[in-house]
Amino acid sequence: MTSVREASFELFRRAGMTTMFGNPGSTELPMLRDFPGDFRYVLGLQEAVVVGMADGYSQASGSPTLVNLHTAPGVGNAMGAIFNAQANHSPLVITAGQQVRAAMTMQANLTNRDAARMPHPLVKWSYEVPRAQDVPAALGRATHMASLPPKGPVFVSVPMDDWDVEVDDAAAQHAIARRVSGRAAADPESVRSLAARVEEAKNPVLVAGPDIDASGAWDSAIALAERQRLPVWAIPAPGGGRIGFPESHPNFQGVLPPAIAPLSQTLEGHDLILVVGASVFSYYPYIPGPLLPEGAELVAITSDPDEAARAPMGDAVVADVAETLKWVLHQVGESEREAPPERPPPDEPEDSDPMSGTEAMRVLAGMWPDDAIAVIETPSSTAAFRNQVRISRPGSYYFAAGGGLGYGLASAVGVQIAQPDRPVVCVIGEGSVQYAVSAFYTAAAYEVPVTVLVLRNSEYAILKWFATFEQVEGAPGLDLPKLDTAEIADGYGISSRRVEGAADLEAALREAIASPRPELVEVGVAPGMWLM
Ligand SMILES: Cc1ncc(C[n+]2csc(CCOP(=O)(O)OP(=O)(O)O)c2C)c(N)n1
Repeated sequence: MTSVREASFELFRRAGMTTMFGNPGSTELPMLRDFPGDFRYVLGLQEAVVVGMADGYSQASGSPTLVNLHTAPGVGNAMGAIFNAQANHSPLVITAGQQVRAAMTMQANLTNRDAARMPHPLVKWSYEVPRAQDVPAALGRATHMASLPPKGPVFVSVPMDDWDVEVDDAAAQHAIARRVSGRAAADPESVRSLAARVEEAKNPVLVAGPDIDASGAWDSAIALAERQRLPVWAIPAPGGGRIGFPESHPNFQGVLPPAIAPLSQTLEGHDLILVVGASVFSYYPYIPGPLLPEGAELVAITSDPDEAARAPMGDAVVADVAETLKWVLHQVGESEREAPPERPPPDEPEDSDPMSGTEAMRVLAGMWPDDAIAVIETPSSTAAFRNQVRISRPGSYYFAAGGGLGYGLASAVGVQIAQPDRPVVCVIGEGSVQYAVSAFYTAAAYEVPVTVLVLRNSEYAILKWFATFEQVEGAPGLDLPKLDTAEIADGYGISSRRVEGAADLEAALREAIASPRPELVEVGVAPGMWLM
């Protein structure tokens, strides 16, 4: 006899999903009984942290990732993190426990009364299995759904008395054995026409998005830019969870501004805008203006039909980004265009006490290890980070494309678990730490050697900047006096130090990154926004 539990874990095993991120409750314990020795359970102390860690892990490992949450309240706690995972296109297979079937209709305590509806708009597929013996098939369907483009989170609710039920062996074996692949190729005609448009344009430009990195198109994007002498911009920082082009490359021009009018102003003079692996565009704040500069056309390559459909302007090719770029590359020759202008080196920040956010990022850039991975949640210094550090290797930058805080600290732990041999540095504001503060526990308990650099400016700096922009005066709640992150992290078992000044910051970062344990460095920075 094969139980639902045995068949389900065999299915997870065959899909390579042997790491489970979770926070258990009484309704999840039956799933976890006799937890197999070849699986690893990573405990998060709150569900937003559980999903954030899984999000980082799935992106940095490139694999669908298993999550287990505690029925309705656990899913509720996780909702903001699932919103981020959706924006990040992270393939999470999220399971949650449920009351026993006999007690659901009477709505006994902990019944999730409408489990499939709860996370509905945030996931690709949301389901509660009608028959216990179909649980393995539903989990298989969920895994394929999460992994097919556009990747994203899915949700399956499983009543707690399902796990010991006997499955129909033949059906379960089919579910376990199925392989579904889904890198869809563009039709040859649209690739030919796209290649011709790039070649024939007078002054084309490439806008690089996160799916270049996620789909493995990094080298093709570089080759296309070099062969066609394309200047390259990164999509606006708030919408870009990953970097799609080396930011120290001579063709790289910078990060596009995120609002409509300034974005199209930045691209003035170009007659063809080729957007690769991104939505067009994740604008914010609303500054109306022309969607495209005078005389410009836009074409996007995306694996996401929804991204293609919702773009307010331009054409789109829906297909795998890496495959499509490869084919475009095959069909374009060496261009005679002039090489794009070189971007100036980063600005030298002015001296101040405490140091500026720009100065902190300059120090970081000066000692940034070649193979390091950045996880960024430092709203007032993200632009300074991008300008100073100029990440130039694939798989080396993660950011919450959805804009929900709590991603940074949690996902940095997940990224470090997925990439144990590369240093992971989470650069984070002291306000942002609090949305996922219990991720410190997982880092300490599992000895995850992540480095957390906390910028302490005693305020919600970016919100003060937004208040000026929105002409809002007198808004309460924008100051964070006396929030002592080093002390808090210490309480979770993280070795922490507080520094002031460039020399001490550099020394502390070097020690923290070299350490085999999680470490926190808190540096005082001046209030304000740091754009360069
Ligand atoms: C879940 C969530 N809640 C609230 C916000 C709104 N928000 C955006 S930035 C920010 C302030 C972050 O403060 P801190 O990390 O100290 O960064 P700073 O702006 O000072 O650089 C807040 C509250 C958000 N983005 N996500």
